[in-house]
Amino acid sequence: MLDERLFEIASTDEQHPLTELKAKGVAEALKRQDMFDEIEVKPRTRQQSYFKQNPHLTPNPVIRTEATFLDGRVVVVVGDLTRLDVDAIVNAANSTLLGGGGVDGAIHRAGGPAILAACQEIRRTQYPQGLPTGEAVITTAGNLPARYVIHTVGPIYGHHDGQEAQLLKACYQNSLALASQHGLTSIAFPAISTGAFGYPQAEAAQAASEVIKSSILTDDQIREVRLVFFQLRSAEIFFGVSEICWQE
Ligand code: AR6
Repeated sequence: MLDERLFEIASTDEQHPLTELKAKGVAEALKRQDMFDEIEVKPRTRQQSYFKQNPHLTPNPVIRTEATFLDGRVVVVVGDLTRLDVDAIVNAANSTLLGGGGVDGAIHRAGGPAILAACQEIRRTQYPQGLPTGEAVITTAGNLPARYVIHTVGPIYGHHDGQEAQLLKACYQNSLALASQHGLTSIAFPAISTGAFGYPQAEAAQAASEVIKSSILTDDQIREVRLVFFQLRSAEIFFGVSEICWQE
């Protein structure tokens, strides 16, 4: 009996698209492992792609605007922070400033060695003991489309004696102040601390909304704040808790 199955092989990296030749190579490898007797590779157009139609299912390079608040000064998007063409993107770093996983890893990978070199210089001259939680510093963005990276260290949830919300707010406030001092007008944030540092997304959304709203209402320099969520689900959680805050 013929057991027919349909698979889609896709690349989510636009810099390295999957060619028909590469897809045939993958298919041959599966066949060699005796997983299938016959494999037929059919190219699909970009528009037909399942992943293109459901971009939130993959680490998504495509930026989709989800909503705006405060007359467009705050924009919520789902996508990859490192692709954004803004004056500054904010890095959810750790106190060493020497890189890590998550957003931090993605920024250093995409931005190249100039960012690490600038961070090492900051460690040497300003923060030999490391950047304290809640503080922010600014460096080049290397090869990224953004002009600068602002590095801040979010709180590790449960490690700061109940001061987590205050420290998380300090991250946003100090990053915005630094951008403003440098004459920047657009800045994009990831959901600081909600990955490796374990901050519950809803609680983080509440703190971030409050501090961003009060900061930009008292400072006209920053014209656009983008809040970037990697997954659509995270943006939905953000809307769930923050909508009231923005309407007030
Ligand atoms: N674009 C937008 N958001 C992203 C991206 C991206 N490219 N990648 C991840 N996220 P995390 P933290 C989301 O862990 O919790 C690092 O190792 C992710 O889904 O990057 O502050 C540092 O070096 C999550 O919602 O930052 C530190 O040691 C959010 O960004 C530590 O992790 C933050 O996740 C910092 O932990």
